[in-house]
Amino acid sequence: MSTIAKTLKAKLTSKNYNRLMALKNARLHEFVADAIELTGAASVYVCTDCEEDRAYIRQLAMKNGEERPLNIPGHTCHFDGCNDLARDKGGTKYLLPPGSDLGAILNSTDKQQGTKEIRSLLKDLMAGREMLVLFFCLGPVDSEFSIPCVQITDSPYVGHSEVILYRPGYEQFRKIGSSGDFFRFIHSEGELENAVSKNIDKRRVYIDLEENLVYSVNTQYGGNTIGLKKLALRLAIQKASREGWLAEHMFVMGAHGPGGRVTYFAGAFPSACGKTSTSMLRGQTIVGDDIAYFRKKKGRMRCVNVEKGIFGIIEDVNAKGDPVIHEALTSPCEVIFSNVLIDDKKNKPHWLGDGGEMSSEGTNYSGKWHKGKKDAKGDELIASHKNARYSLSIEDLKNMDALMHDPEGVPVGGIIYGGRDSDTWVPVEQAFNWAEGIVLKGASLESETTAATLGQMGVRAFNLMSNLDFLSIPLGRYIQNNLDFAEGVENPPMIFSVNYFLKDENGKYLNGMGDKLVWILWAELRVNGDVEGIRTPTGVIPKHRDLAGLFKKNLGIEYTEGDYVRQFTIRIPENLAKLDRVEKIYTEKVADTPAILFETYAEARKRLRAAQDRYGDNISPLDLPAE
Ligand code: SPV
Ligand code: MN
Repeated sequence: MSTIAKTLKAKLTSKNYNRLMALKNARLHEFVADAIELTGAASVYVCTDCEEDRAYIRQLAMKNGEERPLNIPGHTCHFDGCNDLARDKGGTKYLLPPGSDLGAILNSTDKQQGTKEIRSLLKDLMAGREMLVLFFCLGPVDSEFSIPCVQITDSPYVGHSEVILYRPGYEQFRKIGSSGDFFRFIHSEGELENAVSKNIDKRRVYIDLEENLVYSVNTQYGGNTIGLKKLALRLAIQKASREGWLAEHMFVMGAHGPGGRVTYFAGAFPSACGKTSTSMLRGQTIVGDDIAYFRKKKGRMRCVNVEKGIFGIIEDVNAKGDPVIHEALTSPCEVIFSNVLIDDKKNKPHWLGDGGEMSSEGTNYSGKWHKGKKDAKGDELIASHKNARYSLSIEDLKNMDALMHDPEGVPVGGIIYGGRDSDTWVPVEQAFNWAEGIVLKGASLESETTAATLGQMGVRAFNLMSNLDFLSIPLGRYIQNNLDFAEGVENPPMIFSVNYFLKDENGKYLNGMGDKLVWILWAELRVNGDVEGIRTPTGVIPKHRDLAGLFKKNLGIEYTEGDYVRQFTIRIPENLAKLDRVEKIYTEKVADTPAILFETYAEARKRLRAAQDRYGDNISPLDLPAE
């Protein structure tokens, strides 16, 4: 018997052994055997796609204390540790073999040393524990988009999250036979104290692109541990670059236009900038809220939701603003709440902006909590964390799009880039063409930082295509791939920018939360050639008349010309300053920036300066000519 078979036989019961061996894949068997040797797991559970297995994982999360049941059937709550509540950018690194280079911005470490380090951190961490082996499929099953994945973890919470968020993949592994073309993730939450990872100083997420393998250790927060989410996105970006498709940090939604027409939009927004709420707009349908793969098929761009669930920020989800999600969060269905406040008497979750009264005591990620409780530094602990989240399946939402699981994906009508920007971009604008859109919108995206990653808040951060945190190829190549992707496409999708966070000179938001519906519906009309726009130095903006009609019909709001002028005034100095800021990053830090980026910036600058000479610093849209 081979050593691999011996190891597997020693640690797997015959039921689990047979399940693993039913998948005739030597690379998979080797991966599981190596993980057993490395982590010293006491036993192994091989999870298939059946409901019984999924129920077992859920039960386990409750048994080991990582989740507790709440008042509504199917609802559970999980807490991450106090210092483990967001993605760890510093501790996440690519394992780079000698001679390869990802550029100055991406975080990497020498492959040999890094592998040694992370394997020594994982050594014997699962001693006495059950190792879970789970199979999923990124993208719809049986599709050109499908990527089979295997997750090894000792955290039933991670397994349970994946069961909710991803399409099952055991049967997909049966179909791929001996192919080695799949993604692998190994995670251990490490030593626990009160059911949370204890050794946060030894938290690491290391990515081996050559092996399509990610290691994650001493952490529980989903963005660091759920292999199929951001860890897989990093692997997918490199794979896509090799194979000529795109892996993007984008939602996908169907915008419903006149006469029952559905136009699909994909959109990239940095974390906590309205991405999920855009994918969930009232009267529209959701395909996905976070990650999309794009391929070209018969001269058209098509895309899929890589996931089937949402790991969404819960702050401000309430019956008024997000009725569909709110309904799922308050009805019996499978939901994991993380890092919210639990009212222990009612066993009920509370979160910031939930529309109800916040309980003055309960349990949160800091343990027993009461209003006024302070952390070690003396700062007041808020009841529910800013990055508190919910995990649920889109299948439990009333607005799931009919093509959500279509193996062909949906046709892409438009692409939207948006950031948290208080003073520069107008609420919605269409780029002149694909290349201008990729460069001036996508590659120029900045956002004022939020609580979704560790670090300072409110700083303007460059984040091209909102994908910077996940890029696994040099930035210039990534931009070039995006530019090239329109080749051979008959009608490339229109590209738009949106900004939901524009403020006036007194720091007051110029738009209501609900206005985004109008921007998206205007884009829907544009894609279908139904409305004219106004040409500005940076792109094409809506006419007041068209917006007023959409505001009235969809929101019952009288949209005045005064509102329009305030929101759509082109702010020339701010736009010039933005170009300078972003161009400086490309000049100084991105050695492989495509020349077309600098050329496009030069053109845009010329247009902005010419307009400034003619109209002054702030240009009213009423002074600009129609197209
Ligand atoms: C994001 O931060 O972009 C998320 C959540 O979607 S995480 O899984 O942490 O990446
Ligand atoms: Mn995301």
